[in-house]
Amino acid sequence: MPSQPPAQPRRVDDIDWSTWRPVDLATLLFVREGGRVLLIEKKRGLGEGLVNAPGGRLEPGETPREAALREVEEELRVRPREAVWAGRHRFQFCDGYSMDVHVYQSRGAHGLAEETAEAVPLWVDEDAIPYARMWSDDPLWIPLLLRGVRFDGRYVFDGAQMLDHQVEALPPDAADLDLGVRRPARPEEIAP
Ligand code: 6OG
Repeated sequence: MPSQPPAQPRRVDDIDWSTWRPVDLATLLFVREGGRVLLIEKKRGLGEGLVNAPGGRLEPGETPREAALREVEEELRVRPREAVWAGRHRFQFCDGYSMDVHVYQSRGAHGLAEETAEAVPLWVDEDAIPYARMWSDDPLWIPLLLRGVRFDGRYVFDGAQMLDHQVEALPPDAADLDLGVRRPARPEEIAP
């Protein structure tokens, strides 16, 4: 069960992150190739209409890495060569919704990205990321991702408006934060 955040958090420090539990686990994956990065114009889901990396919520029994690879295939019909853990975001929304997002990157992908019901592919130069069309947290951490610096971010959002944030760069010797993470299987999938 997700933990109940304090009534209407406004600041990152209003939240006890040691007991915080997300409503949903989700992913983002950045495919990079030749100085460009593969983004999407999102056609549905949270952040519809915005530019983002491909990604989505974990299915029962999945690890974040598995979900990250599956989501890119579903949204763009390409298969990333790898999924290297790049960082984590804990998003708390004022209405009580929350999401724990693991971020990955890949050097290249197999196949040609195509439009699907969920997304329009958008290759952009790494030095021309369209931040004005993206979630407002993105300029805080995409530059770290592009430099290969892993991050741990916590945020409070009111709808699409970011109220507060804390983004830490992780030291090079820190362990990836997705280790051992898996969305629980559905009750019917668990053996008696
Ligand atoms: P679906 O609705 O597609 O999963 N997401 C965010 N991405 C960024 N860059 N910033 C945020 O700031 C985000 N909140 C959610 C994670 C939701 C997708 O949207 C991403 C998932 O890929 C608040 O199932």
